[in-house]
Amino acid sequence: MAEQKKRALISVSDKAGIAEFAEALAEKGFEIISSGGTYRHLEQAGLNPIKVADITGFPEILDGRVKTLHPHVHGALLARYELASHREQLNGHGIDPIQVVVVNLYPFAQTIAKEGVTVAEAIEQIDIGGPTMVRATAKNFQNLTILTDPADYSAFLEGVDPATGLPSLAFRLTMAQKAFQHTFSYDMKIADYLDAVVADERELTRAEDETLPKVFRMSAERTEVLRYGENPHQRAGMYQVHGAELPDYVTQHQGKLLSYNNLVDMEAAWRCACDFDRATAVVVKHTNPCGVASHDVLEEAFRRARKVDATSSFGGVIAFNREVDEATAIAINEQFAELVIAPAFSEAALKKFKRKKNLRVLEIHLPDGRLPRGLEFKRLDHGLLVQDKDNKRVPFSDWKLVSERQPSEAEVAALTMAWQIVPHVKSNAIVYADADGAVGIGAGQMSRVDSSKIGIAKAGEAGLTIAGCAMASDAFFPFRDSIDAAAAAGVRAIVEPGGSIRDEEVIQAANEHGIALFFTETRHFKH
Ligand code: 93A
Repeated sequence: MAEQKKRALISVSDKAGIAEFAEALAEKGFEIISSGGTYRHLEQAGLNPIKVADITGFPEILDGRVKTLHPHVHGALLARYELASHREQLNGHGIDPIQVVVVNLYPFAQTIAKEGVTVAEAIEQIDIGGPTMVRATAKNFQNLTILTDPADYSAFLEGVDPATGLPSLAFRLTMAQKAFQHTFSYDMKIADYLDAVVADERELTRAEDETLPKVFRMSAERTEVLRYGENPHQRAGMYQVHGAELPDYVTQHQGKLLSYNNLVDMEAAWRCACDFDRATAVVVKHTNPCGVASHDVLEEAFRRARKVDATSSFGGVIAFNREVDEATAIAINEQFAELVIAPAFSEAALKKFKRKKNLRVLEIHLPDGRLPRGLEFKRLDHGLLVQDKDNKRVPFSDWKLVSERQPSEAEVAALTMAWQIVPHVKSNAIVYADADGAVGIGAGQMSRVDSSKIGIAKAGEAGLTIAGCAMASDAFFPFRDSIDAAAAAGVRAIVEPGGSIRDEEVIQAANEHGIALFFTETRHFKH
């Protein structure tokens, strides 16, 4: 069998480093095929490339719009060389194999970034032939290598087998993935640009429902129009991010259109309610739980949750992890609430809610696991932050007792409750709880000791006593001051992640006060 001819196809707009790479390929025995401008560049660098036109037998036409779009090129890129029938067809048409394709695309993004660029100029920079080669070669990674990033040239040279002209399959696959990522983001930029062009043309008649910036319309599909954002002067909509599933969604039984804040608070309340196995009620204001309680009787759970901070509960968002019955509905109706969410409502409960026409009543199925899974997004001025949801829960059995005193059984139950609530509270988060629910919550303060004091004050206002309660902190205590404040209020047990350089000081404070102290080694910051 004659030695296989090795061929590289090079067509790049950004010519940086390409002459050196082509030279290295030539030294390894590759013939270099290249498109017009690349050909001239390589020739000037002293190489001896072949023009694409010479292998296709067809000149570049339409001012370069058709350069490489030809069966002589794409046959070589797409053939399954392992199939005799494909090899025969290539032979029959005089098409020689190609092993590596090196392409970078017309600089569309750089073009539209230029001051005063016209739409016609931008459109001329939409690369068609380049992405076609990139996608074809990437699809055929079993037989070829696609290189779209100059950063990968040296790895290719190191890994290429001189006999076959191919690097490892793993490398080819990685390059293929990268190539599709590249053409995808290239097309996104074009679509985004054209979206802006469309919007400009509509400038005078911008429809009311075109509420959000284009970047959101590009990356997600709107599922809800909202009245407005956090404040009436902010536009808002709800979008489903591509690839993310809508929850097995909400049935709204009654009430006004949902607002932006309703949705945010609803999710906060719902996640907290889902985090409990026992029947639980949660009241949320401005994303923080102001009351959480569990009880065999749901109405009792709700009354207790509301009592923790009756003032803040006014106009709150209420979530349950059980069917809401009539007695609970009656209790809810006693005070103004924005929204109630639960996995089910009895007929009688729904009937009671009818009296409160504005109250939004939403039904949503409980998630498969305990907490809804997925990703969390936060938009910054210059980008998007993405993280896993904070679904990690460290069970009591994995906590470390670091104090001298052991807790009582009742204290363990209270600690467990406090630790379960604390991930749902904004940092710095402090929760005081007994076995059935929160007794005082300190949320969102810039210093931990302030949250500690606020939680105590809240309990006092509600006529609840902290004495004998447990305390949970979402992150370590940087000083002993919170421990001292909690001890003075009668706290007997504390759970926190630990990990401060002053842990020893904190443990000593606990020991001085006879407090049982646990470390969980897991933090629950919430910003
Ligand atoms: O105008 S195209 O869409 N039509 C083509 O057939 C084609 N083939 C390669 N653009 C095409 N290309 C692109 O030309 C490549 O993606 C590369 O960016 C550029 C290289 O052109 P030249 O070698 O003439 O400088």
